Amino acid sequence: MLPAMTASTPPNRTNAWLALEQHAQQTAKLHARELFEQDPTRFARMHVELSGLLFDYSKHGVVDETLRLLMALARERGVEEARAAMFAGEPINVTEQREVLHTALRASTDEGLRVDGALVFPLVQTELRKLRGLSDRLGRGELRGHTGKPITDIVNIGIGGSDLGPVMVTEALRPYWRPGLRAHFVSNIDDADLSHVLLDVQAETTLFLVASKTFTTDETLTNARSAREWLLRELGAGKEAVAKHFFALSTNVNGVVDFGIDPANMLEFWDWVGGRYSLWSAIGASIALVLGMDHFESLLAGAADVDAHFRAAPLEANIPVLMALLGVFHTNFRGCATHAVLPYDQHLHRFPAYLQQADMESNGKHGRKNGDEVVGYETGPVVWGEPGTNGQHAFYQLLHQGTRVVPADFLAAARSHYPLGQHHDKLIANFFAQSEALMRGRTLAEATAELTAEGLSPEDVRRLAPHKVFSGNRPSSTFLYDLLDPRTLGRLVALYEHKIFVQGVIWDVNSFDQMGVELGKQLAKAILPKLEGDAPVTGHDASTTALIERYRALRA
Ligand code: G6Q
Repeated sequence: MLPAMTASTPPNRTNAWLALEQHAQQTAKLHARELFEQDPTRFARMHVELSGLLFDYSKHGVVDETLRLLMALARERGVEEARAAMFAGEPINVTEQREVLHTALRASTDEGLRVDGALVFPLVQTELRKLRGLSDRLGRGELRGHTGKPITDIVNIGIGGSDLGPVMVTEALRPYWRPGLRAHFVSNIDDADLSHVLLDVQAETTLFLVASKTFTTDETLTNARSAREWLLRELGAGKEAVAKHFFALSTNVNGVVDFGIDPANMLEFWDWVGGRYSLWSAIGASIALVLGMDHFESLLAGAADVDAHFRAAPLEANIPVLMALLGVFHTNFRGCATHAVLPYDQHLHRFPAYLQQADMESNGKHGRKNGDEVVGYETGPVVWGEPGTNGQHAFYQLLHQGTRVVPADFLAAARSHYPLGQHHDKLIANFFAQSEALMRGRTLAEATAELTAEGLSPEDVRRLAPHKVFSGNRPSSTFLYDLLDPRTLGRLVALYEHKIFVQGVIWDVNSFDQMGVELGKQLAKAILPKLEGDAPVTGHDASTTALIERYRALRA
């Protein structure tokens, strides 16, 4: 078992936490700009490289002692033991009594892991072979619809973890799409979502992937049923056409069969893969089909690179551990409530949304693992973001001069897939400039000097200079890599997965359940039948009752 993880000492009563509280107070006035001025080796000491990916954390305004105490906190909280337990397949998802083995989906060697007696590695390899078979057939134009035409459009129907990973990855890797193939994603139960996709595809050449771990999710099954009705109507065909146009990605064979999909058209995965950690499993089939299996395997290999790094690197040089601990420092000792993810990479436009789920569903929790106590400290921050440079013309004002400090991650590739004039250099100039500006800020003296140099009158200089002051000292990490290829993307995603894991260990929450999403689902079930008819609405507060009644009146 895991002594530190189950230890009853609350995280905020450990020696390291208490020391960090004191240290945070003592260092509250330190400014990153001065730290850079005092120490020319700062960058050299505060970055880590992993297979060409550079992680620079020198702009965080922390000092060696901060890092030493954070490492002590990680050790006191048992991060190393927890990491070993996860990779060993212990049931660390304590509420659901499940193993957490998304890392096994990308392992290249058989470590003899077993779950319920079954060897994990051969299971994974069998499904990967099936996926390769399907993907290769598609690539050769052998995957044909009911009327014999080759498939050209893949529609993934899934939501949450069964949507966000595949959509983020396929968008990120658009330059690698197989020619002549298109990918579409339907997640929302709002009929607009499916309808727009159906307007854009031909039934004869469309393959639907129904992606659902449980195969009970209302949104996904409702969309899948409507898609099936549409398909049969468009083709003027009977149920036999379903086999040529529907595949299921699931852990639930019975659910798949009940829905009417032949198990031969099912790619399977397992309970020990969490929904938001499932893009590496059968849930990633849309990725493998649209990019080809070789690229999907590169994505897995990238994640495996990071798994090896996370397992072996000392905590002090371990990128996910550093990401996690810096986040803990800002959340718990500097009062930061949010965390921005700012890719200077249009292909990563869904990355912040993907991380929002990965992080907030994992660590947005108030209960300690033992279930008996509510944490007495902040846990997961609000994660948000948009690609640069767009964000610069929108919300960066608050990042630079707002009253809240928002720690940020900046991500960019050194090379573009579509070199076009000076675009990429301009993008990267902005990328470097923003984190530099956030860190340095601008003093009143600098603002005054700049305005004076511009030739403004002394009166205008006095009036405007205070508005041009930026406090600076706003922390950010920079991720710089060569090119956003499948392997690099795999590495990036796995870095964040392990960061989230480490933070969950520090905060003593179970990062692998999501019980907070259940109440809303239950209430929706109770409300649905009340939306029709005119029986008095009972059992709700006055606001909800009035809203239901107004809806009935409007739709009538
Ligand atoms: C992820 C969550 C959740 C889940 C969706 C879809 O970790 O569990 O987002 O992925 O609710 O669930 P199904 O895949 O079972 O349809």
